[in-house]
Amino acid sequence: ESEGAAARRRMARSVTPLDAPRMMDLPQFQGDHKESLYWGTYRPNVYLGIRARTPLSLIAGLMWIGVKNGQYFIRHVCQDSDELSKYGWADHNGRDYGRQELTDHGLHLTTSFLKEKGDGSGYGGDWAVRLDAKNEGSSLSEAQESTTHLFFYIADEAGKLITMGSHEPPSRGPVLLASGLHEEIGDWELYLRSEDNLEIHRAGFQTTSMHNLSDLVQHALVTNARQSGNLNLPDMAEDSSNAMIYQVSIKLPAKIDIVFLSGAGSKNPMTAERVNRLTGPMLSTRLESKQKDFEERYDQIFNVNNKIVSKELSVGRAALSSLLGGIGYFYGQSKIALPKGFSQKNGDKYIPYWPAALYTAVPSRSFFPRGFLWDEGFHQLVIWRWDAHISMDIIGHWLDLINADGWIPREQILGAEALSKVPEEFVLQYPSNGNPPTLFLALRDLASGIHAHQFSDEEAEKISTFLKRAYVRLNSWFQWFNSTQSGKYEGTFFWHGRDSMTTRELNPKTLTSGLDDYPRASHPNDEERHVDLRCWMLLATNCMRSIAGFLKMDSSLEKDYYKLSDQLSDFETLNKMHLDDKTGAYFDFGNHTEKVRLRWYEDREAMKRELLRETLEAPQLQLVPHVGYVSLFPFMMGAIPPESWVLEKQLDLISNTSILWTDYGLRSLSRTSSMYMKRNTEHDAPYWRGAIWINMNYMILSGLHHYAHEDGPYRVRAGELYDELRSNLIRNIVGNYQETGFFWENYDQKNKGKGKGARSFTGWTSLVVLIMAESYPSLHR
Ligand code: 6A9
Repeated sequence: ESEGAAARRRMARSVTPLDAPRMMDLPQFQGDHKESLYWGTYRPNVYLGIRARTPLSLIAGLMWIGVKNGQYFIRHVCQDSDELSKYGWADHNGRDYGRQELTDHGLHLTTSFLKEKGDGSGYGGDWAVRLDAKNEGSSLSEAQESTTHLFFYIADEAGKLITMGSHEPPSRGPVLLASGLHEEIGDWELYLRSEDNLEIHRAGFQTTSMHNLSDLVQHALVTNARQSGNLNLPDMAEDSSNAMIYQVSIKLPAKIDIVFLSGAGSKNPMTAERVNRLTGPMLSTRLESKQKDFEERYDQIFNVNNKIVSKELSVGRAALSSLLGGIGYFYGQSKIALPKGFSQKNGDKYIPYWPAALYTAVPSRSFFPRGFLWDEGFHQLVIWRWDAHISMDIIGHWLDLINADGWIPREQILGAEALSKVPEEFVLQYPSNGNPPTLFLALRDLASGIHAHQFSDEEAEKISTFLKRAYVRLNSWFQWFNSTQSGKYEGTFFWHGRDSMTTRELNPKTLTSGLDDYPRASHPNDEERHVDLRCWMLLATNCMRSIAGFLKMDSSLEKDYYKLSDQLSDFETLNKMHLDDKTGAYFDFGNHTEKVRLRWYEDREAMKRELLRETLEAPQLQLVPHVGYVSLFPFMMGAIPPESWVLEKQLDLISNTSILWTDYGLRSLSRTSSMYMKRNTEHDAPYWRGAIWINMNYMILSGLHHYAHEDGPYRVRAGELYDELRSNLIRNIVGNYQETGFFWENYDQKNKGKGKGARSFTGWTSLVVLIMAESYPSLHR
């Protein structure tokens, strides 16, 4: 076989699904389960968006005209540049109820969502949206004087015709806005009901690009305004319109209910009754009772009553709700990079993955509204406790994305809507790139939860079936790491794919590790060993071992896991590979020098200045002396025996204010590190080089909690640090939320712990729920 042919075979394999029974074909994901999760707020990238978990769905959503400094803006897609002072789900149960609060320069909107399968409903049931619009604050605001314009739309991704309803004033009873037919649910109808005075204008479009709906609306408004002088949609529909937009113009305050009925038909005698149940006073009653159920369930599951004060309680609920309300459904094909020098006949440098669905939570609705592999494991730590069925459904979708090599693409950009948010250079996925297998954290909890009788019999049975089927996939995922990310010596690992040729980066990044610019060996080569990856492998092996034990499997494969888990748990070996005897800190190992810097180079002819890397001393094989999150991985995983002196050293590093400790949480990198808060390139500000990140703080807190409950000389100290770190994290996240209205991507280790990076980062920052509840992953096998 020629080299080219071998490369082509590998490429084809990288977009071939693993040959194993699919998770989503399990009986537990069919029938009632599937139907119960059909509709949802599964379009997290827009302020309010509803769709079904099906590739070509009906989609619905909200836009409005925001007024800022006398200028008009269409609000639709979540964007930080809209400068909403608040948006996010205050309540959301991930299934059939949610309540979101949005504040846009004087306009305060509450959007509630409720789903119900009533008498006469078609597949998936009916749903209602309540829009409650008020003035924010008492001062006379811009919004108050004028008319407020809300737009509600419904569109069919399958391109089916939508019929526009009647045009009568809606003041007396509900008005039919639209109707149509969808393959999976039959006839459907959309109604509006309000007691307030309002005007409705409409426009219909024929379109396939749903991510451009705001442009269509803007264009229609501007065109009509030129002709008529009014800010109204033109009350016209294109032929074969499959997207209908309704402009509802109101004076504040106003309340509008919108109902979607599936399997409907105005001639159906039940219709009026169904609309009635989901609007007006009956909707109010239902929403109130859902809210009460939600709050009770929250208290019961996170058992927070005596652990936190009440102002923290509502922030915890908002964190959970934002995570659940951020769950999306995506469908499409990832773009997989071809090896250097290869391209398709049409010039494309990628080949498409197979078309696939992904049901997943997202890190941030505005910045990163799509699935990220290692983020998801942290999300699932929260979600499985709330609803193990949703969690298995999400993990199942991810596991079905494994290819024939056992690889899962790290960032999932599926479908045009998702793609529209991603700059080109970030789109391609590399089949040689890993990302931490954090899903094992949640899987291990599920497995050990059965042992501990944490689940009902029915749940436990589903979890067992799930784990049984997952086993083959997990094994292949594990083997992918074990074979492609291994180091020079047995039982050592490193994140492959770091750039060893770069002259631009102060320290070549390790995006695969999830810790991006966290400093590693200055000169990447294959002598490297990464202590975080070693610990992830330990977690994965232990998890495989406990699933195997739990399923009572006993083949040679399981014996291999037993062996590997013993090997990776061996304290002596860990220390030999990664421990610095003098300081008691764990480090990466590699070809390294501390003497590198970025320097400006002037190129007079081109009139250019460039910041390039200079190496001032030859690198040597050595431990890489940066104390930070990576150093603490053995501690996080409970891999240090409780009586060891090394444990004391870890507690020293954690508690030292010149190293990692701040009043707001632990820094990602020691203040004493040569890379502390250093830019990586001219354009790359420090990211994991100092800031406080909640996923890692949560893991370290888990470690402290673990050692605070293990007999040994450091038990009391671990307990004290645990209490202090926990209350620092809660106080800071809650304080920032109350001050800014948002959860943040990370927090400033200086500047009083201020939120930084993407705001509305409701991914792993929502771990604050578990920090409040003192729920931690099981660290034993
Ligand atoms: C950039 C820019 C509108 C970076 O939370 C997701 C990931 C983490 O997995 C990773 O550990 N974030 C962390 O270091 C955000 C990554 C965003 C990459 C794509 C696109 C879009 O701008």
